[in-house]
Order: sequence, then structure tokens, then C-alpha cells
Amino acid sequence: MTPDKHTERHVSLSHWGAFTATVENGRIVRCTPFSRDPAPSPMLSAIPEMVHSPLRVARPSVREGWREGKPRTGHDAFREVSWDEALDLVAGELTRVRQAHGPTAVFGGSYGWSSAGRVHHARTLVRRFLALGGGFVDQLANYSFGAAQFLLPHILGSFQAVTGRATDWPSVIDNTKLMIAFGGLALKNSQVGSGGVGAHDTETWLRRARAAGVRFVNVSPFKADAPDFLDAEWIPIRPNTDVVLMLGMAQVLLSDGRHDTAFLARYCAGFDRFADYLTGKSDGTPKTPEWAEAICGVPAATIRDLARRSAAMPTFLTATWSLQRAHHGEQPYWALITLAAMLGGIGLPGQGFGFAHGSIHGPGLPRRALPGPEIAPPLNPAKTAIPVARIADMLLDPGGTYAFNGQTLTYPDIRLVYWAGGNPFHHHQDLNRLQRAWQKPETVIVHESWWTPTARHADIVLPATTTLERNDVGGTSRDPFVFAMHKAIAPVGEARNDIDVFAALAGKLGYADAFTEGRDEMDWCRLVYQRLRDGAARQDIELPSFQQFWAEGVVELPPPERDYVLLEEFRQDPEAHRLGTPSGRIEISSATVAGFAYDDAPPHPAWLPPAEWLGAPEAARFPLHLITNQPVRRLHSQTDPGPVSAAGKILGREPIRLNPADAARRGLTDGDIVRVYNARGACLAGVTTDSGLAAGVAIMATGAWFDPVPTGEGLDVHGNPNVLTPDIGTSRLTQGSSAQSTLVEVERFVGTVPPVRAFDPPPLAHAAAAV
Ligand SMILES: Nc1nc2c(c(=O)[nH]1)N[C@H]1C(S)=C(S)[C@@H](COP(=O)(O)OP(=O)(O)OC[C@H]3O[C@@H](n4cnc5c(=O)[nH]c(N)nc54)[C@H](O)[C@@H]3O)O[C@H]1N2
Ligand SMILES: Nc1nc2c(c(=O)[nH]1)N[C@H]1C(S)=C(S)[C@@H](COP(=O)(O)OP(=O)(O)OC[C@H]3O[C@@H](n4cnc5c(=O)[nH]c(N)nc54)[C@H](O)[C@@H]3O)O[C@H]1N2
Ligand SMILES: [Mo]
Repeated sequence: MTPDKHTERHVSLSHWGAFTATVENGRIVRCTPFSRDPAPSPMLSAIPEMVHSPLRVARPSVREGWREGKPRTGHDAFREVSWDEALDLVAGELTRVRQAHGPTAVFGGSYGWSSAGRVHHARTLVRRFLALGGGFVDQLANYSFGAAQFLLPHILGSFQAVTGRATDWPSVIDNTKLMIAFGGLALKNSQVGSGGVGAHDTETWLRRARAAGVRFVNVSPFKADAPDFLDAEWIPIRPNTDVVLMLGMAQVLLSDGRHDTAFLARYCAGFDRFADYLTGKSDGTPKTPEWAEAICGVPAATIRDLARRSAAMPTFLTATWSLQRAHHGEQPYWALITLAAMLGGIGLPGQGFGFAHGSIHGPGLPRRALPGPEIAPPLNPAKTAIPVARIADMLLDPGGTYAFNGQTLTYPDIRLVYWAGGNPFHHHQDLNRLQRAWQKPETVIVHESWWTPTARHADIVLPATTTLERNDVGGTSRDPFVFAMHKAIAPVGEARNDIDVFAALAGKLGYADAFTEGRDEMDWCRLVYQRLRDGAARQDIELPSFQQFWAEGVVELPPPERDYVLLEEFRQDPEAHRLGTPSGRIEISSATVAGFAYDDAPPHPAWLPPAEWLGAPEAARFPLHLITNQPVRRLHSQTDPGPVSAAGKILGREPIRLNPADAARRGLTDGDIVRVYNARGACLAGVTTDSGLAAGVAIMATGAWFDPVPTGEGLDVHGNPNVLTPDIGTSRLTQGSSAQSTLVEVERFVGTVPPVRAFDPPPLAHAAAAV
């Protein structure tokens, strides 16, 4: 009994759901899901422990050995300093580097998901701060769908089809008979939405589709990529060979004469050249189902049958983003669009193609076409940016040239790295290489709430508040709910809001007014909401006043008047709604891409073997294809130290899923600790066997905090699979991440299993001034 217990409740929002935080005596004790959410994410229950975690960065901290140029190891000690000293150091470093080397010596792309809430969105703020301060080197596109973002404009005239605007579920339910899901429709992925989730509705829609009689096909090495209630037909496929299956289906349609010649003639350009590839006229190899079977492992009879069934009934094709996060990841996307064009249903209700129905919350959910409460950062005067996943290449090769989407570009010479709201030592590939590249800058500045691997690789770490320590407005263009995010507790330790840190720095650097525009936190909240309200008013939708919204905590946009169908207008009138491609049509072959003359990106969809896959020579040494998918129990690396993630680990290590035959061949059983390795590095993991995983394939989720052994042998003891993934671009056309093209071998770990140290804060010296 605590008679003087003081309890409060506050509405808030996370990327994995909206909730009410219960606060007792200044501590978050519970997060109760939003009452309108039919399937809240269990991840909500990690929040209280994370907010009050001993891993919170308590005070500004400076790495020991930074001034002496000692390498950043991830195991360095830090000295806590006062905010005054820290802000002077940061402002001094920015001034020094800009004066000596110009704005392109400052890297501020700061890729990462940050937290929900638009006013305090850390990545937006760091880019705003650096843009207004003279400029910086930015990052283009994202890890999620970087290949598609630069490919689709050549085919469809824009990349809108991959950002989450996809044919709505009601259109599928009412019209589709067969839905082929490349990469599946895993519900684990729709737990999460960038910027927040109101109601987790994907399961409801999928159940309705099943009840309406839609037949589902899950094309994936992993059976669990389709929820059981879908009764999906499982077609296990060799990873990275989906394009081959699609080409085999296309060849069947063509040789049967079942392709829609009228659609191809009216709406598409360049089919003939592709047809010559299918028949083998251009390269001597007909892309028959037998040819496809030998590569992708799917029986020729299954491929024929799938092609014929698709042509016989209204069929919808969808692909997850994971398919294009692979070497030559452009090809399955281009082939999927081509296959849908041959079937002729593009632009019709419940037919055609779409992306990401199985990747994230949002795609397929009916939502008014109204922007969310987002605010974009101002233009970057330095006008320099690299494709997001080329960061290590940039740091290792200043002045070096690279090809990208028809251009030849030069890597800048980076002296200072500034990051807020991202975790490159989670998200980037080949982390041992990133660690080498990371020694290049003179100074690394990171704002973080926790001692993440990236914070531990920084020179100056500034402690950031979490969403519960500030007021904000949260919502996205993919969800009908917009939330007031009420400050629930005082900042933990000496944490400050990122926006206040940048305002103070802008003050020291002489541009406080430009940064703040004279607004305080609540003024920004009002502005963000007002923009949403103005946008709604333009569609004759009246949203409540800010006061009412803030008091009620949530506002719901009315549903759309009709189902969204991708490319519907183009189908209805291809002249009035010409696509932004040179031909104005869907480009099945592209003269623009042909003009680039890249051997890794041909002018039409084609099978180009990835550098690593089960058919590569490397498979003799490293015979398992490792898929690093999104974690069920966390968002990337976020909340990995918390209880929900911990409950999924095996002796504290990330699980590796293996087919039982692959495990048995290596003498492994469930619960064993193994060393997963290839030529780039190694990590420990705990074995879990699964007959719903294709033989020759291993799966490890991303997100275990990087925990390299200090002796520098490239071993991570915790199970971060990015020590294994290759750091190569998808192609010269798009330069995306190729994370899904990784071969490994697995062996029992012998000896004493080293402890996980990633969840111990670094050694901290307390400076007297900080107290
Ligand atoms: N092998 C492999 N690697 C992958 C992928 C894969 O499929 N396979 N997927 C890739 C993809 S799609 C993505 S999107 C990336 C994700 O990579 P990231 O977005 O970098 O991962 P997060 O763990 O979400 O990192 C966000 C960080 O921001 C911090 N943060 C949160 N809120 C705040 C705040 O308010 N202020 C500050 N200063 N910091 C805050 C969090 O503590 C966390 O450390 O990973 C990529 N990496
Ligand atoms: N719970 C949770 N959900 C998330 C996230 C998270 O961190 N946690 N992150 C979010 C983010 S940032 C993003 S970008 C999206 C990513 O969305 P996706 O890229 O779609 O997600 P993944 O989990 O990487 O992949 C989905 C499935 O594709 C299958 N797959 C992998 N390679 C292949 C292949 O070559 N062929 C076929 N046919 N299938 C393959 C894998 O079995 C995997 O389970 O997820 C979002 N959703
Ligand atoms: Mo992503």
C-alpha cells in the first residue's frame, strides 16, 4: 500500500501502436493499448522498462581517447561533462570543420527511424539544424526500399507505388480470386508503421479476404510468412530467385498465348524486346519452367499451373520490400510489374500488382489521400547526398567516384559525422567494415536516449528525451488516426529534447531565430496540427480545433469515399493520365536504362545471379543462404534490452532458425549456441529448428545490439547478423542495400560462451562539474 501514490494517465504513440501511459510517482508503470486497436503489439510492454533503463544516457559524455585520436572500438570509456561544456564542444567542432573544409565535410544524413511524433522527429531535426547552419552531406532514399525508389521512376514514372499507396484491401476482398504474395504477408511486419499505428487492422482485412474466398499463395523460403488462418499454399523458393519464377510464369503465358496483347499494346512500351528474352531469341536461353526450376527450386509443373491459374481468374500480385533488399533486387520488382501487365489486370479493382502489403502497417488500409502531419526539413544548401547505404564506401574512399542512376558522382571527404535518431551499427551491412570506415572522421556526435552501439562509437554523446518526456503530435499519411502525445514524465537524468539541443547550438552558432522561428514546443504542435487541419479543410473535412484535439488526445480522419486502386486513372485514360516515363506508359524495356549501359542493370527484367546465393561458387564454402528479416519482438534495434525482446533469445543470443535436416547434418539441436560465419565476420546465435523453413536457408532477425569482442577478430557475441551481410550496392542503377544476399556456414560454438556486454553501460568517469 502506498497511500500517497500519485497516479496519472497520458495518451501517447509509438511506431508500434498508440497507448495510454500510466504514471505512478513520476515513473511509467504501464502502457495500455488504444481502445480502438483490435490487435495491439506486445512490444508496448517493453516501454516502461526502457524509459527507466540503466542504459539511459544520463549526462552529456565525451569519449576517452577522442582528442588523442584513439580508435573507436565500441568498448571505450566516457567522461561525463556539463551541458555547457558539451554544447561548446559541439559548436566548436562544427565551426572548425566547416571553416577548414566546408559544409561537405559534415555528414548529417542521420538515417534512422527515430520515434513517433512529428515535432520532435530526431532525424528531421538534425537535417533542419545542419541545413540552416550552412549545409551538410545528406543520404538519399532508405534501407527499406532503396532499389525500388530509383528503379520505379524508369518503369512507372514515379516511385509512389512502393511508398505504401497500394490497392486497398476492400478492393481485393470484393474482386480478387487469387493473391500471390512474394515474400508472404507476415503479420509481424504490420505491427509497425513509420510514425505510428492507430488500429492494427491488417489481420482483420486478411481474415475478411480469406472468408470471401480469396486463395492465397505464399512464395517464400519461410512458411510462417503467411499466417495460418489464410490456409495459404506454400511455395518454398530459393532466396533471391523470385525473378526466375516470374520469368518462368511469363514464358508460359507467352507460349500459351494467354498474355493480354491489347493491354500490352495500349498501356506498355518495350514488350517485344522482353519477349525476345523470354523466348531465348536474344540470348539463346528460353525461360521455360524447366529452366526456372533448375534455378529457383520450384517444380516446373507448379510454375505452369500458377501461370495458368493467374490467367484464368482475377489475380493480384504483391511483393514484400525484402525482395528488392538484395543484390540485383531491381529485377523481381520489374518482373512483377511485367507479369501483371501480361495478365492485363493493372488498374482494375483487385487485380494488377502492389508492394508491401506484407511489409508494414499501412499498404492496403483504406485512408483518405491526405498528407499526414509531417514536416519536411528545409533544402540543404550543400546539395550533396549519397545513396543511403553507401556510407562505408564514402568514408573509406573520399574523392573516389561511383556510378549511380546514370550519373558519375564523387564521394565527399567527411571530417565530422552527426547522428540523431538512427543506429548505423544496427542498420548497416558488414559492420566490421563499417567499424573500420568509422575511424575516418575526426569527430562523431550522436544524440541518443540509450547507450546503443552507435552511441558507444561516438566521441560526444548528448542524452535525448524519449517521447514520454515531451509534447508532440503523431500520425502518418498511412493511418487515419492522429494523436496528441502528452508529456507524461520529467526528462530522465539530464536528458534534453533534441529540438532544444539544436536550438541552443543554433544560438551559439548565430542562427537561433532561423531554427526556432520563434516557436516553443506547443507552438510547433499547434502548427503541425493546423497544417493537417488546413489540408483536411481543402477536402471539406472539418477537424476539431487544436484545443479540442489536445484535450481528447486523438482525431480520426473520415474513411475514403472509394477504394484506392493502383493505376486506376491511367487504366481509364492513359492519354489524360500519362505516366512520367519517356513513353508515358509502363516501360517493360527502358531506353533510359539501356542508355546507362550497366551490366548489372539491363534494359528489361532479367535473371542476374546475385554475388551470393545458393547457386554461387561461394556456396561450396558457405552453404546456407542467410535471410535477415525484421524482428517479431522489437522495432529494429529499439527495445532490444527490454523484456519482450529478451524473452525471444536463447541464452541471451539471437535465435538462428534452421531446417531440421541442416541442423542434424551439423550435429545441432534446439538451444545450441553456434558460431555463424563467413569471410566477413562471425556472430553467435542460438539454434531453433523449423521444418517450415526451406533447406539450405537460415533466418536471423536483425536488431540484436552489436557486441564485438574487443580483441578485434570480427566476432559479435550477441547475434547481430550485420557482421555477416555484404556491403555492396544492389546495382549501379540504384545502389540500395543488398542485405538479403548473404551466404554463411554454421558450427557449434566450442568453449566458454562469452558474456553479452552490450547491455552494460560503458565505463563512465563522473566529472565534478556535471553533478
Ligand atoms: N541485415 C539487415 N539489415 C537491415 C535490414 C534488413 O532487412 N537486414 N533492414 C534495414 C531497414 S529496412 C531499416 S529501416 C534499418 C533500420 O535502422 P534504424 O532506423 O537505424 O534502426 P532503429 O533501431 O530504429 O534506430 C533508431 C535509433 O534512434 C533512437 N531514437 C529513437 N527516438 C529518438 C529520439 O527522439 N531522439 C534521438 N536522438 N534518438 C532517438 C533509438 O534509440 C535508436 O537507437 O535497418 C536496416 N538494416
Ligand atoms: N515487427 C517488426 N515489423 C517491422 C519492422 C521491425 O523492425 N519489426 N521494420 C519495418 C521496416 S523498417 C520495414 S522496411 C519493413 C520491411 O518489410 P520486409 O522487407 O517485407 O520485411 P522482412 O521481414 O525483411 O521480409 C519479409 C519476408 O520476406 C522473406 N524473404 C526474404 N528474402 C526473400 C526472397 O529472396 N524471396 C522471397 N520470396 N521471400 C524472401 C523473409 O522470409 C521475410 O520473413 O518491415 C517493417 N515492419
Ligand atoms: Mo525499413
